[in-house]
Amino acid sequence: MLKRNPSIANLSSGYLFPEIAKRRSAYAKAHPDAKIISLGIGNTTEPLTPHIVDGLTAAVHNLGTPEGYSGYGDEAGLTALREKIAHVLYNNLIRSDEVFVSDGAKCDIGRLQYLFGPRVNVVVQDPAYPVYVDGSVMIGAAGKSGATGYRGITYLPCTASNGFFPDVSRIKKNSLVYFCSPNNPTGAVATRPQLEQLVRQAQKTGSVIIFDSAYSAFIRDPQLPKSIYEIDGARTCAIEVNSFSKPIGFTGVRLGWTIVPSELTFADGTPVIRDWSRLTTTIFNGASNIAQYGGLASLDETGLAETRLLTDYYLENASIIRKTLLSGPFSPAGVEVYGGDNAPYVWARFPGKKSWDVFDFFLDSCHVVCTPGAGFGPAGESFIRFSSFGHREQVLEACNRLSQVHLS
Ligand code: PGU
Repeated sequence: MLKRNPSIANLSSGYLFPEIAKRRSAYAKAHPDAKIISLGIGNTTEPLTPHIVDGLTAAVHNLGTPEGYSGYGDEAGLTALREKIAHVLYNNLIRSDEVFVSDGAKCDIGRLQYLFGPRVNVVVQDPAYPVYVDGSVMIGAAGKSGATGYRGITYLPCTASNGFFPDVSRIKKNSLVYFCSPNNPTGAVATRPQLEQLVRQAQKTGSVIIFDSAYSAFIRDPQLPKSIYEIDGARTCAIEVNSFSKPIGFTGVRLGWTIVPSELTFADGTPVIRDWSRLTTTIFNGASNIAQYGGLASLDETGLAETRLLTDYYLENASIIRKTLLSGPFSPAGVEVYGGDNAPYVWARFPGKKSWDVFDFFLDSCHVVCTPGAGFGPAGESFIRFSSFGHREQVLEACNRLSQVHLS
């Protein structure tokens, strides 16, 4: 028999979101009358908007004609979409041939981990989107989990006391640094001076940043950077991943992109873009052409206006959740509330409580599912993440229930 892959065996438990779904269904089975509302996984709920539907539909019809049919396309995506991303979303700070269209940010993060391989020092914000750590363990870049997280990973705590921006001076030589802004789960958005610090440290240490900007469309404050390439020097030290999932509800349609600047090189001088192209053309056959036409529609004037309305809707949900939590008190020690203004997540701390206990409490007392902060890393303990992706009436109902309970 084949031996189990030891790197996968090193993972300590199931992936966070299926784990939550498991607990939710066990609860639903035991309490069939409970009307459970999920503010847990960041999964979009509102329908696709009309102009984007038109873009998708036209693509489908076109594929049904002899002139319009196409099979495999360029693995890096439609030229028109790559150009539109470079122009509309990056104001030409990057070139269209540096844009690699994908089937989503999560899939690209996995492929990037493959690109850098097992012999790399991984640095993450703590808490962080679990794919950075779990994927690093799976590729062999990190070992078994100990009391303070996985061995081989440098965790940079992001807490209220540092404004959820870590001490970047702890990034050592030749590291692969995952950085997410707007942040999942804290909802914090790094300012320009903060990102300048990050880029300077990466340059000083010869490190590479994987900048995950999957929630950039939720930034409303014009002072806050939406891309790492707004920072001078980032082209020599950063890759950026992004997604159509949250801005236009493509969580199920699947479409994203990764930017690899041509100046970024490995120690031996090989351009990273060359290896990325080699890797993706070998193990990825391109994003769905239909999805790409939907993405294209989202980047013209009408599409951008629809995107704004959709993201405004979720931000309004976030504001409702924030207000509810702030008007607590839910627990004797009170609740601290962060995020939710330029990001679709509200990050709430319940001092003296364990995240999973608070998760169980809300599930049991309000039938509301949230995400336990400890699932995002050691510094997430005592926190709960509330997702603003939900129908308004469900969010209002969940908030109504939340406002009536008290943790003892
Ligand atoms: N990057 C970040 C920071 C995310 O939070 C998510 C989704 C993704 C990437 C995934 O983007 P795709 O383009 O759709 O692949 N995070 C959600 C969903 C959970 C998951 O496992 O992806 C969340 O609830 O955190």
